[in-house]
Amino acid sequence: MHQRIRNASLAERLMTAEEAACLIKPGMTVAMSGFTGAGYPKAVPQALAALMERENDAGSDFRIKVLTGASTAPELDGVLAKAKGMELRLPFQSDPALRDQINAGDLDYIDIHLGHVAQHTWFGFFGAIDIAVVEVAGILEDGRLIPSSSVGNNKTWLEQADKVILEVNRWQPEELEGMHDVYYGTALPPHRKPIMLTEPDDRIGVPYLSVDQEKVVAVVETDAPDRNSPFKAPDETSQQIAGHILDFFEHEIKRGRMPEKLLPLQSGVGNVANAVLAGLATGGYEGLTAYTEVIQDGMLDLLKTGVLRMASATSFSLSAAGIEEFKSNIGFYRDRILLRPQEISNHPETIRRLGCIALNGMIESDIYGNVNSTHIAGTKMMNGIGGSGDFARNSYLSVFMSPSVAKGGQISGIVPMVSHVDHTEHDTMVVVTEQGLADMRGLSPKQRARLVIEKCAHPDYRPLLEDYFERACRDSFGKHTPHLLGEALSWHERFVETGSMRPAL
Ligand code: 0RQ
Repeated sequence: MHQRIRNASLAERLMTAEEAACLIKPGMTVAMSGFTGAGYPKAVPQALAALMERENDAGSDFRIKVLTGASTAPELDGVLAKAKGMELRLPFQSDPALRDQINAGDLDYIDIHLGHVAQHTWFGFFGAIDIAVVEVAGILEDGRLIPSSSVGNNKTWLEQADKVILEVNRWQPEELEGMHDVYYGTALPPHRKPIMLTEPDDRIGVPYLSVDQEKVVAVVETDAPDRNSPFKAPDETSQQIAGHILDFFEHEIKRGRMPEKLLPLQSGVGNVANAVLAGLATGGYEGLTAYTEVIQDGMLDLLKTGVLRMASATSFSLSAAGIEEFKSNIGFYRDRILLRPQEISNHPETIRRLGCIALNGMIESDIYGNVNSTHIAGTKMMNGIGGSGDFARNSYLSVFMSPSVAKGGQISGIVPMVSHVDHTEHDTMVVVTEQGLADMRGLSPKQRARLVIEKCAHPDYRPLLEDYFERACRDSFGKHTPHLLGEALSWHERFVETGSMRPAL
């Protein structure tokens, strides 16, 4: 009867999502599965949100602390935000309702490197985990779990939580079994050993998650799809950005600084990143690899055409059309995709050893190459740093990309000084917009500034940046990284006051 729940003892713990949600109490720290719209629990959070709304309407303050792998979907972040049910959230989100609450100051949001979350949990930095709610694709006879469409932090959640609720989702394809590689060799310092992964397709773990059956307090059956928003078709701007990056790769191959099959690719989420992947399809490459966080639609296309030989990630991040494609050709993709815990997909040791090419989106870069990936005007959270920092610091090549202007030209993506720093000038090597590409490797701050202004700034803002930089070189207190401190953030101030960074005529 319960084909997906083959362990008799765990099958006895089957209950409804509403019954399971009642096991979660106000103030608890709840660790949930889920990574960029894949593998998140779909029934218990919704039942919990309904319960919270009832109790909060009756005057109580039913809020919990929520930890996940990365962003989830409306059925988790959306409903809990609408129920005003979160007092703390980490490590990454992209839900509009939740974002509004964060920016209204209604809850604490902790934005941390995705590669840090598991170890910070083990270190005890987030306190005890009261309960884990984890989606799986099935339960074996011996109680081991078939992971779902993301692995994320699930290994850590299952090990660290006092109690566990499992959601077994029939919608997830049975063929997922065997696609995962869950590494059980991590330890706390000073007992750590090298992670013996030397190729993106190395298997270093096991295809299943383990759980102490004593801790499982509920098993809930679901049959609900992963949900992700569709990607925009690559527009001209994204195609130009992709073109600059492809030219740069060719140049690097010619200079002997990049192998012909490139190095393992990491690609961020977002429309620009997806367009760059689409661009790679036309670059004449074959047999490339990816060592990344998420498999997005563009990666499936590359796998299909042989441009990519294989991809290692921690999760899928597919649109509905991408999911359809994956499910209907799952036999093909099974042999070419590996899903790992995010502490391994984003591990500095493995990223550094493999020498990844990190391609990530940004909100803005300053003239010196400091990059802001997260905050609008320095104060408003967009999504979070995600894995961009794990990869930018440790990759062979770290590239940040963005259109040169946003919001119809009212905002410049290249500014005198970033309003928030996620990636310092020490971690960023290449900045690229549709205008061009600035390769800042081996350059001093002033050399970087001249290049970024010349290559990346939009023509409407370039003269303003040139003027700022010239005056800074003349009047700055120190001349190593010239700035006019009273003016450096004036573009952002103007945007907050007038809705535009353009100076009044
Ligand atoms: O707003 O949605 O209202 O139109 O930001 O911008 O240009 O479509 O680019 O989808 O690639 O996202 C940095 C947000 C870029 C993303 C960011 C506005 C713009 C638009 C989206 P609208 P685009 P993308 C691994 C890597 C951090 C996490 C990360 C991100 C919206 O790449 O979240 O790298 N990165 N993870 O109008 C005001 C500016 C703006 C701006 C763009 N300067 N000021 N608004 N926008 N620049 C994956 C994971 O970690 C899971």
